[in-house]
Formats: sequence, structure tokens, C-alpha cells
Amino acid sequence: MTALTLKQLGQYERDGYISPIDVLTSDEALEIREEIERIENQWPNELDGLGRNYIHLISPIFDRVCHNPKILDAVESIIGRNILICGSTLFIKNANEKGFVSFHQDAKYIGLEPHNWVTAWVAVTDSNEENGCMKMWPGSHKGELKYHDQKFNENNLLTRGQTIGNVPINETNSVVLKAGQMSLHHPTIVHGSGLNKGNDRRIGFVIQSYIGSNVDQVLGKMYVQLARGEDLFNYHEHIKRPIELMNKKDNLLRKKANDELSKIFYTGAKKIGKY
Ligand SMILES: O=C(O)CCC(=O)C(=O)O
Repeated sequence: MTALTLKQLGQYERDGYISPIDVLTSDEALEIREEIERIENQWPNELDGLGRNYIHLISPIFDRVCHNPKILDAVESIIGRNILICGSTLFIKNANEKGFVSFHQDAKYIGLEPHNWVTAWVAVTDSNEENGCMKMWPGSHKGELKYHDQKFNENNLLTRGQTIGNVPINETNSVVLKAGQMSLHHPTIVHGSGLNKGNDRRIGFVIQSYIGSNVDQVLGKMYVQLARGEDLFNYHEHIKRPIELMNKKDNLLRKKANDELSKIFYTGAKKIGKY
């Protein structure tokens, strides 16, 4: 068991995130990238828009990442032993594109209550200042949920382009990761990321999120897998793990899960965005 150290837990409590944590080898990270590029080549558009979500339901390689014991050990240190996986998202910024992520708090539109959950951002490629790594505003998880302007702006990789204003950029920290490392962040930390100005793609695989079994989805329906321990509350529908890439039944389930997710993310929104 590679639990987080007291120092790391102190950092999480104080700053609202921990980074970097070694979880995969560089070969394993490369295998994930190759899986993404295999899907992109064989099934064009499969990962576009809403399709960036729930890839772990159609790919055993991504499924294995979600159930990786090193990741789960770290997650257990934060949310306890009974862990469910309730979603995953790919955040890809290609070189020469204009994708960015406005400063936001994940808890704002995700419907997961109480906040006994944590998000794991796994670097599939290196992620650094040049290619648009995440920036965290340390300590910002401690206050109330903040006002988010819904900008629906093109190139914003968030559903509604939800944006918190007046973030003190000089107080934010860059989360620099090597491929195979991860960061963990709190549901209410303010974070975002800028443009990819490098020559290669920047890819993050985000398990969004690991939830304690006591966490309900108050805005809609959610499909989960048990990652560790027991589901003591049975709030959600449990689904099985994939055994082959792009199995027909798994694809149908992923589509259903994505339709439900979209309803959750756009609850009360004035329009529907690209993702
Ligand atoms: O990948 C990014 O740049 C941002 C990801 C993000 O906002 C998140 O994982 O909550």
C-alpha cells in the first residue's frame, strides 16, 4: 500500500491539491497515448465532443488505469476505503489549436454531494508551462462555491465555458507533470489551464471523479464501478468493466452514460455546449 504521506495530506488540506505523484511508467503512459491514437484512427470522431467522456467503459487499457492500485492507495488516503469510479474525461490540447480551460471549480455543476470525492489528473504526455499544464489557486478550496460566468466561448474545453473572474494569476501554481505522473485535486479548488504553445499534443486522462460510496448524484443518474471496498449506500447503478476495445454493448452503455452526464452538466443552462 502506497498511502499518501502526512506531508502530502497536509499539502492537500492546505492547498487543495497534491502533485506530482508517480503512478505509471513512461511505457504505460505511451501505451495509453497509443490507445487514444488507435481509436482516433480507426473510429474517427469517437472521442469528439461528449465522446471525450467515459473512455474507461470501452477500453481495457483505460479501465486498468482507473483501477490502478497506486492511484487507489492515494485516493483512499483522502476519501476513505469505499471508492467508486463515477466518470472519466480526456483533456487533449493539440499543438497549434487554441484550447484552454477557464478558471473554475469542479463542484459547481457536477452534482456530487457531499464533497467526499477527489479528481485524479493522469499525465499521458508531459504537461508543463509550455504546453498548457493546469494551474491551481492554492487555498481557494476553502471558501464557498464562487460565481461562474457561463461564457460558452469557442476553444474553451469546459462544457459551459464556466469562468471565475478576478483570479490572482500570480498566486497560482503550475502543475508540472511528467508522463505517468498524476495530480489529485479537491472538488472546490479553483483551477484552469492556458494554451498549448508546444509542438506536440498535451493529453490528460482525468478520473472525474473517485467518490466515496456516501456521495450521491443530486442532479441526475450516474453509472459507477466499485474500485475498492464496499458500496454501503447503493445510490448509483453499477456497471461492469470492459474486456475488449469498443465492444458493441459497452459502446451502447457509454452512449447512455454520456447522455445522462450531459443532462447533469447542463442542468439549468441556457444552452448546450460542444462537450
Ligand atoms: O486538463 C486541463 O487543462 C484542465 C482539467 C480540469 O479542469 C480538471 O481536470 O478538472
